[in-house]
Amino acid sequence: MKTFTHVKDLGDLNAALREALEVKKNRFACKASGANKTVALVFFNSSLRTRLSSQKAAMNLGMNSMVLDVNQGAWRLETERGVVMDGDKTEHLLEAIPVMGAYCDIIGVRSFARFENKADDYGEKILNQFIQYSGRPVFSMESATVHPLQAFADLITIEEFKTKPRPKVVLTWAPHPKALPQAVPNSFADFMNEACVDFVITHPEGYELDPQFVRGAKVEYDQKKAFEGADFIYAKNWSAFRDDVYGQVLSKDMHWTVDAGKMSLTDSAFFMHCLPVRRNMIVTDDVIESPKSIVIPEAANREIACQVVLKRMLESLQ
Ligand code: AN0
Ligand code: CP
Repeated sequence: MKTFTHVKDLGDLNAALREALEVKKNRFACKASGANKTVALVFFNSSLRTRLSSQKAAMNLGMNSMVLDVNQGAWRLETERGVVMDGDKTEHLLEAIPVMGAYCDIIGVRSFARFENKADDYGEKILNQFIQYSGRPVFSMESATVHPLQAFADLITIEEFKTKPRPKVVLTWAPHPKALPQAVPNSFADFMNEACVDFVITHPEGYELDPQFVRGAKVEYDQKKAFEGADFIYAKNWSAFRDDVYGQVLSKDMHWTVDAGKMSLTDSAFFMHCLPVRRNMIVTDDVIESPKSIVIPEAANREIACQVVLKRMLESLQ
């Protein structure tokens, strides 16, 4: 595997799931495969789970990991070509990327949507430059439009907890005070559309996601109707995708918060969220603390998802 950005990069999804469950049974089985190999984890934005789970996955494979927080300690990076660099940016991404590539074998990149220019965000301008200029396999650790490690971990979690061959999985928008990217819901939809699940998306009018990710999924604007009979409720906030309102917060309607009343409409559904989560905005305390909340095992599976990706990237180096 040379890049990991979308579900299609995993090839046969059932085979990838089986591999993940095998890795989980003995996460140290391939400890020799990463000897003397190094992964660079490059963060343009904050992280708790992605940072720790990626380092842990690398350790499990016997790899070294180097973490760079671009905005803390590195030179400030210019990302636009053609700019006269007489301001506060000391180095250009076009030098920084191949330099980072020179020190490692695999690169992970976190670079959120900037909401300045939709075409730049949806063109994955930063991530694609790493793919083009680093000379290394590159994986997204949440880039402008996708968070595939999260969605892969989510799929593994659903596989582990499902009690029906084809569960109903509902992605619901929920309120949040700040504008958040569409990366998590985009990748969740990308994966769920290929998984053995009945997938429904619910959100207020105006929060329609990119059709390339929604594909054939059912969109139900009535949240309560969407919750009926659900086996998994996956909550997430995102900002608007539509051109005229791109990156904007259109609503903070607290009627969309996931609470016990709405969970009672489901078929005793599990509650999921990628974390970090704002309690009593996205989800009430009682729902996230209930026995049906699987946010912690979900986060724990981030290690497994990353380990499968690193393992496959190591195999591609040989
Ligand atoms: C980010 C987002 O919504 O994309 C990261 C989630 C994994 N969330 C926040 O910035 C709060
Ligand atoms: N879910 C997730 O990616 O969390 P972090 O932002 O803490 O890495």
